[in-house]
Amino acid sequence: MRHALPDGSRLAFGVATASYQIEGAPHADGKAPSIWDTFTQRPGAVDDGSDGSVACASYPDPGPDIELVTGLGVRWYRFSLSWPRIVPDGGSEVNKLGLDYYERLVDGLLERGVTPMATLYHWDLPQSLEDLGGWLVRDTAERFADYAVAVHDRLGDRVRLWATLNEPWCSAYLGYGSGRHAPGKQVGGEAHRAAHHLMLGHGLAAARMHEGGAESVGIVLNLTPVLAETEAAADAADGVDAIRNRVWLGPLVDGEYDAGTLRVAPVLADPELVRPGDLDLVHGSADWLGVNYYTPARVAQATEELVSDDTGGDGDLAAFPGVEDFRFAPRHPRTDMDWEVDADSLERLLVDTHHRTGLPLVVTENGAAYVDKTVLPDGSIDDADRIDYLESHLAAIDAARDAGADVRGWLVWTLMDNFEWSHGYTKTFGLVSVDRDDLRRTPKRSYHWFADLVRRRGR
Ligand code: IFM
Repeated sequence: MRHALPDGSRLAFGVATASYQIEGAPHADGKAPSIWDTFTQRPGAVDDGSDGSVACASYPDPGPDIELVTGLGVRWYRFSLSWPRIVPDGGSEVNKLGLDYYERLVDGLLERGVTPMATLYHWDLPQSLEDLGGWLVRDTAERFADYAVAVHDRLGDRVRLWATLNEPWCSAYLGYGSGRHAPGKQVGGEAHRAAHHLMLGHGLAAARMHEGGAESVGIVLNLTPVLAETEAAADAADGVDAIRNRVWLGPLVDGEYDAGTLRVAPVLADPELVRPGDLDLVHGSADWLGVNYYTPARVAQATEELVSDDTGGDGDLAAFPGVEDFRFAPRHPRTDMDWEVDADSLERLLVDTHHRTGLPLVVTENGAAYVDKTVLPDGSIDDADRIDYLESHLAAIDAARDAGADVRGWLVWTLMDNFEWSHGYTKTFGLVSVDRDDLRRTPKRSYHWFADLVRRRGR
């Protein structure tokens, strides 16, 4: 089988980030606006009115990020590339300067013995493509494959681990369903069109990258265990499961959308949308699967006390009819995102996904936002609750591996506090704090805990 993952005899470790959340420099070196540059300017779109124009100022010098990653001693650094830096108008003109930055990053990582894991799309679509319809139109999938090939042509001799999309559920259903994410559209059931075009884009890109010699092309999904709180919630939970999980895994693993998915997303039965050959192209296209896990989706009948307003909440229930009486009902304890802490669900998810897909799995994101309040005399932060979260989730991964799940790695989200999408800078997931005034980076206790863990277990 084609892939460049370690054999899994022991778990590999890493950290992850994404371009818009850390880079800043929205106009540098020919970069054009992405949908997030545009969306963040909309009043009310971001809780604190902020945007990613500064973020962690990782562009143009990736050096400080590389130092922090190296200090952890981890095997992998997972980052994403900004499509509008590389193909500013979304068409065919490639901007060499944009690619130069990622070349510096990749070379710097390799020099220090860190393996780059590159994600091609972590939500920053060129605005020019959104103006032509974005993920609601088929052409965007073709343009994505062209962009993927341009990146692979330049970096494929050094980057061996590729992910096409990060969490297409968010792109489709938060971007075009609830509108909580860019481009902030609310097109109801039409959002399923975006889901199909995203998977098509993945399939086209993977096929062309494989033709170009790529060995390990995966996709990263935020697969979500869906838990029905009562029998009455079972149908609603099944609908949530369809658009959280099966709408992605069906094409990838079976080459089809199952009957339950078509019930909640009838547009996916439209032959003008899902054309002959589309699903065959996606079927078997991933060499490995990235699983991002934070929390389960617990579905219950609506009562006054059951209201969660996190971005993983009402958005997807609003995307299809018949579930008005249901809500997400996270139990306690919760993180600062209001997300239930439930490590057992991660163990079950990994075992189930192993049996369902047969693919090598990597937990490509896992971590927690907490209010970082305990400051130590050296100015660093004692984030004991984040360490507890990470410890319990690592134990769940170990248990899943003991139960036979082929999990090759665990990447913590995230290296440093950064722009948390519609929450702006109000939610902190980082192992390193970033001062919003002077951007000074200070490792938290969790950073040292992780470095020590990697030393003890081997990277
Ligand atoms: O910050 C995000 C990331 O970009 C995608 N996965 C979830 C993280 C926490 O919300």
